[in-house]
Amino acid sequence: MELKNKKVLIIGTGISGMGAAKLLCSEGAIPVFYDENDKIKVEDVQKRMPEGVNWEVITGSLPESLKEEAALVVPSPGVPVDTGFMECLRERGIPIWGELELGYRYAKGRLAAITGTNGKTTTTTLVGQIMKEYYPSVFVVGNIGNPYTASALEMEEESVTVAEVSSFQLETTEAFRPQVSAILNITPDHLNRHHTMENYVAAKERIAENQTKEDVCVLNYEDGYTRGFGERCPARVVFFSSKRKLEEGLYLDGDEICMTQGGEETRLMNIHDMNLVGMCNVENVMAAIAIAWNMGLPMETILDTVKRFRAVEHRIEFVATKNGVDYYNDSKGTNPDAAIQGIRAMSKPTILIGGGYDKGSEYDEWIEAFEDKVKCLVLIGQTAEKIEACARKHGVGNIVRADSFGEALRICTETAESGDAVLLSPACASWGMFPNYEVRGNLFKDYVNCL
Ligand code: UMA
Repeated sequence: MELKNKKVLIIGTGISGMGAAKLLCSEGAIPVFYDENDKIKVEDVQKRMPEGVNWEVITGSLPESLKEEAALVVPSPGVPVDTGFMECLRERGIPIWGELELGYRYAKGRLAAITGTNGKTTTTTLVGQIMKEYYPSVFVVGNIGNPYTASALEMEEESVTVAEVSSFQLETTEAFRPQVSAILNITPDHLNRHHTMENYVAAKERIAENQTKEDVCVLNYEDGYTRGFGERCPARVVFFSSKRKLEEGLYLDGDEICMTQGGEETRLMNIHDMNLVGMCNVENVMAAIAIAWNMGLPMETILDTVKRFRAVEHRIEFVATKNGVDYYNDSKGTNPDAAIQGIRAMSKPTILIGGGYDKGSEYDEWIEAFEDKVKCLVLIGQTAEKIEACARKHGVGNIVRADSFGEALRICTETAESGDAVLLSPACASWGMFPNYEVRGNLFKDYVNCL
């Protein structure tokens, strides 16, 4: 699409919107920003824009004329695309390309894209690290906090890109086609945005929509949704399983990760040689091996990197031992399924901090996963009441509600005794109390490190 001197409406002035603007300016287009947050100032946008390029900011409501003038609309991932405004754009035939589509159209080289409700940041980081061991030009982009659009124009034909992609981002793809895609798992999340589980699953499956049998899609055999998708997936499917031996694919046999290809089994590595805890991470590692292998890397490079790889920040991250108490930061446990992995990874009596923004999740399975490990449940945020009612229903007795994060941290240190663990794994997004889960996790770590 020729965008020179054309107006492109960018909705959202967060990192994704600014990444899109950078790309569009380089192509000579005129970004027109709109943000529903009326506190955003033109000066703030100006500070983040390159000098000497044309751009505009619209405040208040969107003028009708823009629906005629805009050659393209780029909604940020957080912007819902089922609104009347978007419908109107579609009726007028104006393309709606989100970050993935815009980035993809201008990117060069090969692409591996990873989605899933949980584990995508760990898997993307690990695959990125493996690629960097082997290829000179590697980009790690997307939902991981680095917009695809911001790097797309720097890519060369020999570049390799590893993209973490969210369901939000996948809703606005058109031609997006990774050589290797992966769906790690699908459990209920973001239902306030997608409304139904069916819509959420459909958004995730879009990762493989344009793939053909020349491409590969890595799927979790132990997840009902992804196993089912394997039957209709347009790409060649490579399954991984943490529970059974597969005739083809990667799997765990005892403590060993194995791969069977064309009837031939190779024993790859022992899981005790990894620096990561929890079965969720064994699955992430199997997926990462499958992705890297199908991107053409030698197995030796893959396994060497896996063995050296340490936990991603905020994902069941060990912080410190203070007064005999182990502190773990799992701020990225932003939904019940992710938080289940967090509590499962604990082996000591645990004081658990939960609660936050209400995404419409159900908490029963998370609370069932506490078994007898949770010595005290400290609840914060919008969901505190809902979680407390659910926890009491499941017989959890020791529940304390805190009015602030600071109070929750203080309760944890007062309650914990030598030999216990304190785990921040809230099962909820941080929004409403914090800008994002990183800020929440960093505050937790700062507090622990100052003890
Ligand atoms: N805004 C509107 N209208 C709306 C919604 C938002 O104008 O209806 C405006 C807000 O006022 C704000 C801006 O849009 O100024 C924010 O846009 P955004 O929410 O898309 O956030 P970005 O900063 O652009 O970051 C986005 C992703 N955010 C979301 O999906 C919510 C980041 O994922 C991603 O790293 C980044 O693009 C680069 O790709 C974060 C995330 O929380 C980590 N992702 C979810 C998750 O992992 O569960 C999906």
